[in-house]
Amino acid sequence: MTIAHRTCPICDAVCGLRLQLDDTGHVLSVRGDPDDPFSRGYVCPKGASLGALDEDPSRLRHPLVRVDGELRESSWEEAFEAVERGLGRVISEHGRDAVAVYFGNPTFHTMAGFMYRMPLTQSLGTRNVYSASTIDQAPKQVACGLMLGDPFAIAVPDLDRTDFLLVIGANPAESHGSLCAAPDFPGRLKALRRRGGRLVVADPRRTRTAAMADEHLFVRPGTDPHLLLAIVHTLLSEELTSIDIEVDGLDELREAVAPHTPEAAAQICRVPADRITALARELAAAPSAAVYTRVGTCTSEFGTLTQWLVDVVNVLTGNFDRPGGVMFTRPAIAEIFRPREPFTTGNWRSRVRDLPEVMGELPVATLADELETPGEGQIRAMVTVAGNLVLSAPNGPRLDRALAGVDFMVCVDPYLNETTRHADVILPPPRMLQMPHYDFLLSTVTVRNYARFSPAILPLGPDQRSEAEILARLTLIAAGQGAQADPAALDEMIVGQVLGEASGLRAELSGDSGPELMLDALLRLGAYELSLKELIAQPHGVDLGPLEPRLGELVCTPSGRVALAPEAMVEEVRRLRARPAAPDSQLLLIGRRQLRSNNSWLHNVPVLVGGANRCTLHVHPDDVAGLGLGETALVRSAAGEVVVPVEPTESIMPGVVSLPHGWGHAGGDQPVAVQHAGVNANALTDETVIDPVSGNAVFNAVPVTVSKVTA
Ligand SMILES: Nc1nc2c(c(=O)[nH]1)N[C@H]1C(S)=C(S)[C@@H](COP(=O)(O)OP(=O)(O)OC[C@H]3O[C@@H](n4cnc5c(=O)[nH]c(N)nc54)[C@H](O)[C@@H]3O)O[C@H]1N2
Ligand SMILES: Nc1nc2c(c(=O)[nH]1)N[C@H]1C(S)=C(S)[C@@H](COP(=O)(O)OP(=O)(O)OC[C@H]3O[C@@H](n4cnc5c(=O)[nH]c(N)nc54)[C@H](O)[C@@H]3O)O[C@H]1N2
Ligand code: SF4
Ligand SMILES: [Mo]
Repeated sequence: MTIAHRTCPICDAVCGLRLQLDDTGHVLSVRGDPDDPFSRGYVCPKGASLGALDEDPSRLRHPLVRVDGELRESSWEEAFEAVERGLGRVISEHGRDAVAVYFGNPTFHTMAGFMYRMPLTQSLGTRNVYSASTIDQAPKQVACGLMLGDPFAIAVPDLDRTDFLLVIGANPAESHGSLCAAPDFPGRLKALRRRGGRLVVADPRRTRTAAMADEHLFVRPGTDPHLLLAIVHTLLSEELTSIDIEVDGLDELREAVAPHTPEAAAQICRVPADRITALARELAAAPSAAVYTRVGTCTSEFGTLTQWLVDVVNVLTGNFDRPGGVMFTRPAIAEIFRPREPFTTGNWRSRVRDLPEVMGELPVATLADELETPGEGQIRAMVTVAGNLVLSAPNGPRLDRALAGVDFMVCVDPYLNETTRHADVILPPPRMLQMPHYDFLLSTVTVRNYARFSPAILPLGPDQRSEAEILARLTLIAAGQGAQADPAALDEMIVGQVLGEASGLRAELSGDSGPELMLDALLRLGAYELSLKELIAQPHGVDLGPLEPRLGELVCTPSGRVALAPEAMVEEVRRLRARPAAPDSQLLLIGRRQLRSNNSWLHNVPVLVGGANRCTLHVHPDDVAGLGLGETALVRSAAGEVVVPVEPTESIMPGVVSLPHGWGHAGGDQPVAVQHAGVNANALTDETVIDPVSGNAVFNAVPVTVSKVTA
């Protein structure tokens, strides 16, 4: 029996795990690592099931290649050659823009995903670049780009020191947090209250997080910008501000928010006006305070506007870049992703809907248009890495149909699922425990400065390829160098670029793979001048101290000051005012996350499905009665319809219904998931409605009708 330690790669909480394995590599148990200085032994039900997930018999062990219409197991050589032929044909006949690439969420949780995403994108040379960013956090990044000049300068709540936390549209007690890496988020919320701090949650549902709070405010979906504008209005009109950083645009901000009184907001968002005023006063009076928001407001029609307003409140109350407020992590890796040019969007536009490029990508919400619309530049080939578009993207069923029609598709994914079933070639990465792990991206949003590297626990089998090799070979094929080209040469090039003028360091680097060499380079060039060897010697992770103010290093707007009223945001305030609120009679659909789920890909593990983890429609009992609903209901939207079991609950606001996403399993090879299939929430979400500033999809406040199903 062996004991091994590693960081859990499933969600954003970066918990340290302690695994027991037998001689065959079978995982006997998974516990929290008590010696991890950051997670201190915490583990959630998903982390505890990492062994079962990793050993899922449905994970693909060999590449699949389509022959005579059927996916069949093949050798790696055959599979890479099939990719070379398939992509080569499309590129030579239709040009590079005819190939689209999509990077899904786990791309950002693997070392190889981080390392090869840019090289693969560049060697494909296409404008059709898509990722989970535009069905998730793009509004947050655009807001940071507009305010600070850097879309990666994301401030996180200083959870362990704050005196007041306002959570809007996030449920970290269940999701464990996002763009805010904090193991045991629930425990940290309890600690906040134990030390006398205050927790307020604004959410259309009384979530697990809301249940832990001092106060929960039911807010009508999609109306958060009204709530926040009224808070800003109150802070300014009552002169409650204490701005202690350099800002531009205070007068423009004052003018923009002038009409947005708490009384006006209350009618729209359903939070009483006196509560809005009191909230503004409490935020201003607290010794320190942080406002935090996530998916509930990012995936909405005014997503960027809302993200901007949240940080405006943090700035006005003197809590930006200050202990107990929101702060910037100082990661152990060199911040090579910091911008070298001013933040702009729209460097190119999408062909069909003329939507602007954002951070080098086009919106996922227009992928189906680009696939289906004939003409010059139509997408004919798809490359997906770690993504399940059919269940995760707005109007997934339309993508399902569109993907069936592409000339060639290659997927890097361990599962044959709703999306990868359309592939001509599937290249499966090995088990998680066979890969080294370092959270390159999450390490930039931790609530304490912290670093932890996990070497691979199990060796690769002779018939397996590392995810690094798979992505390197794809990159080389896309670059026209062919299936036989040497991945090591590509790795050297990438590491050389990372080192730049410090190329002399190359001889000192160590690591068993390209991503490990790159990590070593980034650590050595990073703020703490660590090395991979030092991290390997400390398998429980290294605490690098509490967050410290560092705004001055990060702001890169033309003026060097924080832009409080970017023109694009002032315009969004105007657009919001011109937009009539949904009438009271309109039922609005929102999502929800479930403790034992993670998007679409954990449902094939028996211990993680069933029980409370079911795909049901939450409906308030008054609406159940008013609509005359029975056990199942028909839910209809502009995009489509589903029939789903009804779960009456007082935890949801009247006039609002909630359906979790990631369900609707069909057509792949995941027998357990299919037994617990559920329905696809994204059959209801509408790809034609987006946040126009970031291009982000809208998953919340979707207008629906709900009716009784007879027979
Ligand atoms: N258990 C579990 N954990 C996960 C995931 C998972 O699927 N399951 N997914 C991971 C991923 S990819 C991410 S990005 C994070 C997301 O992390 P969170 O953002 O914390 O996750 P959600 O549960 O989607 O929280 C959104 C909340 O917003 C509320 N909401 C919906 N519409 C509105 C609205 O208009 N206004 C307001 N104020 N609230 C609204 C919902 O009721 C919900 O409680 O979670 C990660 N962790
Ligand atoms: N209605 C609605 N839709 C949503 C959301 C919502 O709140 N409501 N949330 C959105 C959010 S926040 C996100 S992040 C997206 C997620 O969107 P996606 O990333 O497209 O979807 P996932 O379900 O996370 O799919 C992950 C895929 O990666 C594969 N995978 C798992 N591990 C690995 C690995 O190590 N390597 C590789 N190569 N592949 C791996 C899985 O098999 C699966 O196919 O969904 C979005 N969709
Ligand atoms: S909270 Fe997230 S990182 Fe921690 S054990 Fe659970 S799934 Fe893993
Ligand atoms: Mo996400």
